[in-house]
Amino acid sequence: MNNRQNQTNINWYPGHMAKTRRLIQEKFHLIDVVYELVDARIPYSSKIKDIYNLILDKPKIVIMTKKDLCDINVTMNWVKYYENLGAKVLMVDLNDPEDFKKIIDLTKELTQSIQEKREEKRMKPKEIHALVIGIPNVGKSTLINKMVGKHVVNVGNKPGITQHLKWLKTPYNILLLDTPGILWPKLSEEKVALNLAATSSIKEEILPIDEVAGHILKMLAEYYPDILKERYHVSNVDDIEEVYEIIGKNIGAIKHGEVNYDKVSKKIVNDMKMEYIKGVTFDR
Ligand SMILES: Nc1nc2c(ncn2[C@@H]2O[C@H](COP(=O)(O)OP(=O)(O)O)[C@@H](O)[C@H]2O)c(=O)[nH]1
Ligand SMILES: [Mg+2]
Repeated sequence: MNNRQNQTNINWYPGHMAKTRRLIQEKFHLIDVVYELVDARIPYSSKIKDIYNLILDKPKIVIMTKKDLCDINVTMNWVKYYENLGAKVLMVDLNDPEDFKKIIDLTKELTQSIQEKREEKRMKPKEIHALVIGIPNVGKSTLINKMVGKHVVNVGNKPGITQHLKWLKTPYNILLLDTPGILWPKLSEEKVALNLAATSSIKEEILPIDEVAGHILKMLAEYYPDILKERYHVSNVDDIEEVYEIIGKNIGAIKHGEVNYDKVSKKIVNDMKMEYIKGVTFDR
C-alpha cells in the first residue's frame, strides 16, 4: 500500500484533512450533536478513524446509510458492535421517510436535557446545532437536503468541491452544518482502501480498476456466490479468470479471443455504483 500511495495523487489529503479538522474545531463550541455517517455496506472501512479527539463528549449518532444496499444481518453485527462501545446507532435508508423520522426522534431524545434545562429557566427551546460528518459518498448531502426540505447541497458531487460553511435551517428546530471540507478515511489497510473504492468513497483513479473489480468479485465469490451467479450468469465463482471471460462475452468485451480486462473491470465497478449489486456488506 505504501508504495502505491506514493505513486498516486493521494498526497494532497493530509493538508485537506488538517484544514477540515481546524474548521471543525472552530465550530466545536456551538455543536450540540454530531451525525457521523458511515456506509452500511462497509461500517468499519467508512468510519473516520482519527476525528474522535475532536468530537469527544458531544452526543453523537452513528448513521449507517444505504441500508437498502447492505446485507442487513451482517451490518446488524456492526450496529451491535458500535452500540457495545457506547454509541447510538441507526441503520437507515435515507430515502425511507420512516428511517428519516428515526434520526429526528433520536436527535430530540439526545438533546432533551438541554431543552429541559432551558424550560426550567423559562427560555424557549434551543435551535439544536448538528454537525454532519463523514467521508465522501456516505450520504451527507442527501441527509442535509432531506432535513432542510429542499435542494441546498449537491448530491453525488466529486470530492474536492468547496462546501458550505453555513448553518442550514430545517423545520425540526435543528440547524445543520455539513463537513467543512473533506474527511478522509485511513487508507493504510489495503482491504479498507479496496472497500472504499468498491463503494465509490475514494476516487476511481486512486486504485487500479482491475484491483477494485477483483476485490468486488472476490468478496462476492466468498460471501455472496448467488448474487455473483445471478448477476453474471456464471456457474463456477471460484475461477476469477473464467468469470472475467464470461462477463467479457456477455458485454461484448472480447476481441480475437482476448478478454478486454479493463472493460470488464469497469463494468463490475460500475455495477456496484449503479446499485445493480446490492444486499452486500464487505466488512465482516
Ligand atoms: N441506495 C441509497 N443511496 C443513497 C442513500 N443515501 C445516499 N445515497 C446515494 O449515495 C450517493 C452519495 O450521496 P451524497 O449525499 O452525495 O454523499 P456525500 O458525499 O456524503 O454528501 C448519491 O448517489 C445518493 O443518492 C441511501 O440510504 N440509500
Ligand atoms: Mg456532499
